[in-house]
Amino acid sequence: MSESMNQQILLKSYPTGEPKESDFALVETAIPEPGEGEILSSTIYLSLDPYMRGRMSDRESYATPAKLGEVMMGSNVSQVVKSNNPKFSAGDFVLGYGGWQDYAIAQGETLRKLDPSQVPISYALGITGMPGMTAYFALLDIGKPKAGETMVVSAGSGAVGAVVGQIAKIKDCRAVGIVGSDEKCDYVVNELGFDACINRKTQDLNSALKAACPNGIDIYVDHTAGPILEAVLQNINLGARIPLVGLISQYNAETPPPGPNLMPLLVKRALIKGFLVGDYQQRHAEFMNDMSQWLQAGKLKYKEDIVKGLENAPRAFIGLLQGENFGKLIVQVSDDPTKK
Ligand code: NAP
Ligand code: FER
Repeated sequence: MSESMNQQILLKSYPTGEPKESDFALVETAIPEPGEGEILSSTIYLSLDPYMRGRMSDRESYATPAKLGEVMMGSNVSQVVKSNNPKFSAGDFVLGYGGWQDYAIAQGETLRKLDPSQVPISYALGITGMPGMTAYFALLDIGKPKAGETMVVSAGSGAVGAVVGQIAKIKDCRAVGIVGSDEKCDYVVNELGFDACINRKTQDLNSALKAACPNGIDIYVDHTAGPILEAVLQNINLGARIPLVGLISQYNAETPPPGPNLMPLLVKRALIKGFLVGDYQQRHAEFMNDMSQWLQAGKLKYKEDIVKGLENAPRAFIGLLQGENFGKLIVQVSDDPTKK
């Protein structure tokens, strides 16, 4: 390998299941020359992130797929080598999206200057970058932690999860991580200050969650979906919040997992929230006021399916569950004196 060349890793084929090294190809090309307004930078750090698996597919997705035969995309921290852009000078450290290669050309708008005197420049790919920002907003904006609550996070020692747990502690929550090894468990509890940790590979999730979360779960920052989400749901409290941040358990899956696939919820930032009408008794007057006005104004139509005779109730009820009713099913048990 020559230092005067640009090594690049191309995506050769879309992986089937788990990516293999043979899905990638290492090539060498000439170091490119920056054009007008462009910047040439030399990669110091390349970020590897789970989302990249989603790009290694031509399946329909929220993001455009990586193109076969092209350099794999990815964020880098780099140093400017040559700049034809007045906003950047040789020697500047920058965050960019140059991909899996030694050198990349960028337009000025896609680069952000980094100040190495603030935090280590590599942090821009993690805690002060996209993963850190994910942790911060998923937990605070959707999780809405309150002091004393219990917060569980999967992939708890990872780029996002480790930050989620520590911010939860700053917010005086009980923080519980779910991770894939005892070593990671030890780290999140003894180094990061989580209150408890579960090894997803060796422990029974449901009973371990019950033990680690004696007051139930108020917030679950989900990075995995799948069996972890299933076990967490068995232990959530009234009014729990669940930021759906990632579904890594299914990123390598060739076919959607059994049951509903939650990916569209994440992509569409959709809200699923439990509902119990009893919670609204205090607002009955508000409901009646609107409803009676809409009915009197003819703005609402209402259809009743009236089955006559109490003896027909069982049969009608069975039919209700089979779709035989057409409109609101009621049994007329005796004459209605208000109707002639
Ligand atoms: P990370 O946690 O540093 O690394 C991924 C971790 O996922 C692995 O170390 C592993 O941890 C866990 N994992 C892998 N396969 C799994 C499986 N089958 N079941 C359960 N856990 C599994 O990665 P990250 O960058 O912080 O990303 C974490 C999650 O956040 C990912 O789902 C990612 O897609 C998502 N994310 C979403 C956004 C967004 O905007 N929605 C932004 C950033 C990240 P253990 O073995 O320790 O469990
Ligand atoms: C991920 C990283 C980033 C991910 C999604 C994103 C679902 C999306 C970011 C965006 O489009 O803003 O791991 O997983």
